[in-house]
Amino acid sequence: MENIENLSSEALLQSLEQRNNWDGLPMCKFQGFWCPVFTLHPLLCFQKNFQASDTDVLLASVPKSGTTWLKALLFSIVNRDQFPIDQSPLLATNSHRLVFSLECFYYAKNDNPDLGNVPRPRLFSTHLPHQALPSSLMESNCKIVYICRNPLDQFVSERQFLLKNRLWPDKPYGEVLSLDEAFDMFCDGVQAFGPFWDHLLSYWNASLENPDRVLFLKYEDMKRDPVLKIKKIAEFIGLPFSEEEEKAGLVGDISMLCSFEKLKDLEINKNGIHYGSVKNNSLFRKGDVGDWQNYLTPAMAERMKIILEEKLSESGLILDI
Ligand code: PAP
Repeated sequence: MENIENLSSEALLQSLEQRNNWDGLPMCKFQGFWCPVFTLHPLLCFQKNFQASDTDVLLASVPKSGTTWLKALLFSIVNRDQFPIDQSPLLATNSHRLVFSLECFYYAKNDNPDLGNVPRPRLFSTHLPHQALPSSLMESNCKIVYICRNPLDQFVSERQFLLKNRLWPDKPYGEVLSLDEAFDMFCDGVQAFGPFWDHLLSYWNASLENPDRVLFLKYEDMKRDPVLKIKKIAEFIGLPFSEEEEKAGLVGDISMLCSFEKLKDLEINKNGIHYGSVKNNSLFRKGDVGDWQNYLTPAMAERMKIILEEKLSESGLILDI
C-alpha cells in the first residue's frame, strides 16, 4: 500500500480508479472497496485519529442489511438498566441518531472529533470493510457485530432507498439507473462499500480468526428467531441477560420494541429525517425476507448464485437466496 499518511485526500483521489454508483454518486477504489468519494477524507481521518477502547462496540454492515434494526437492538441491550422499555429513547428518536456512523457522521464533521463524551460502552457504526478499519480498533479488544443480508434483498432495498430519497438534490447526479443497469453493476461488484461479497468475506474471515471479537449475523436468521439472536448479541458484548431479566420477559420486550412493525409506526419514523435529508420512513420499507422476488427475474437470481458460488465456495459462508 502506498504511504497515504503524507497525501492529502484530493491528491490521493487523483491516483485512484473512479466509478459512479447506481445513482451517479462518485466513488473511488480504495483499499479494495468502492469508497464514496465524500467519505474518503473522513475515512482517512478515522484511520489516523481514532483511539479505540476495549469496551467499544462497533456495528458493521453493507448498507441496507439491517443496520437500523441492529442499532436499535444494541442500544436497547446496552441501555436496558437506564431506560425501561416504555421510556426508551427509541420511541422518539430514530436509531441512527442514537448510534452514529464513524465515517459518515463523526469524522465527516470533524477531522479529530472528541469521542470522550460518548457514553460507555461506546456504540459506533461503520459501513467500511474490515481491512479498512483503523489499526487502533484492530489492536484493541473491542467487539464488532456484523450483519449481512442476502444480496438480492440488499440490492432491491438499496435501489428502492435511492429512488425514494434522491439524496443529492444540489448535485449534478442522483438519477437512479434502470434495474437492469444497476444489477449489472452490482454483479460487477460496483456499489457503495462493495464488492458485496468481499465486504462479507472480510468480516466472515475475521470472525473465524477471532470469534470472541467479531460476531457475524445474518438478517434472515434474526428475522427467524430475534429472541435467540438478541441473547447471543448480549452475551457476545459481555452483557448477558440474567435469569431474572429473562424470567421478566425483558428479551421479548426488547425484541418487540425493535421490531419492524413497532418502529415503522412511530411518528418519528413516519415523518422524521436524519443525516440532513434521509427520510426515516425510507428505512422501514417492507422488512421482508425474499422481497427480491417481486423485482428480479429467476435468471437474475441464477446469475447471482453463480457469482456467489465462485466467490464464497472456499470460505464456508453460505447465504440463503
Ligand atoms: P441503512 O444501511 O441505511 O441503515 P438498513 O437499516 O441497513 O439501512 O436497511 C434498511 C432495511 O432494513 C429495509 O429493508 P427493505 O428495504 O427490504 O424493507 C428496512 O425495511 C429493514 N428494516 C429496518 N428496520 C427493521 C427492523 N426493525 N426489523 C427488520 N427489518 C428492518
